[in-house]
Amino acid sequence: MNNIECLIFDVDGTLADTERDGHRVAFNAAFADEGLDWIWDEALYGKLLAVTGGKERMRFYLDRFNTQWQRPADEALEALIRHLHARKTEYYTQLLGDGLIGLRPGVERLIHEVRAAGISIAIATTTTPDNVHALLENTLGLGSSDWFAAIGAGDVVPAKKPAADIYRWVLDELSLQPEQCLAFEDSENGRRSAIGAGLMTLITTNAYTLDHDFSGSVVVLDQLGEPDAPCAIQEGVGPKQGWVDLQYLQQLHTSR
Ligand code: XBP
Ligand code: MG
Repeated sequence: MNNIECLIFDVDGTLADTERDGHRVAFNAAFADEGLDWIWDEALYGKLLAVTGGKERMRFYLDRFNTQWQRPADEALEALIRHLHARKTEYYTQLLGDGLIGLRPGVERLIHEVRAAGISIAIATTTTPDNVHALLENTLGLGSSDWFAAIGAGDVVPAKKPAADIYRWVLDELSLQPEQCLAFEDSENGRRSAIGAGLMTLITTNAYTLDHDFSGSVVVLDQLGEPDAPCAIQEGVGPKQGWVDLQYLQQLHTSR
């Protein structure tokens, strides 16, 4: 049995609860700037999360939820979506810079513990690299992006989650086999991507993903938990003590 060499984290919904009060708000601000009456309320945004990637999500919105909007020709639409996405990224990173979004319970504790034990950490996400950088630097501290042995983000692979490509890309960068790693995800698309790459996958749910299908994942928890705020176990064998630590992860990994 291999030791755990690396923990690979999804970002949105896993490291931090970024969607409702972060990405969604930033999209709406970018739309308003362009005089577009596209308003993504919380419920609609939950449906739009079926598609990963902000540019892809805007197209999905137009195809499924705003078909009456008069689209420009293909090239102009592509340019508009790129422009909106760039503005949205500015709004989103600003919001992170203002410290409005923190890490989920247990994330920082676990990252410090595994780093101290000499285990690598990495990122596999569909969000834009600037967003990952802004989240890490504004929560874990300046220079913390460098703690990650690989950051797979955004358009580095053309096929976003649920395709397994981003996890395969990260494994390739790390020169590791899936059996040497554990993935952390929050959503069905993320679960499909990680498991598709052969990774043992631990889920922490959030309000948008509670009813997702997490079949094949090793355990489903509401959060990683802290000594003073234990996690709730939704499926599988959770940590008896109430929080995920390295010893618990090693037990999971050995049981594979
Ligand atoms: C979640 C996503 C992202 C963000 C928006 O990614 O689907 O697209 O919602 O970010 P993950 P961008 O959970 O894999 O981190 O607008 O930069 O795409
Ligand atoms: Mg996610």
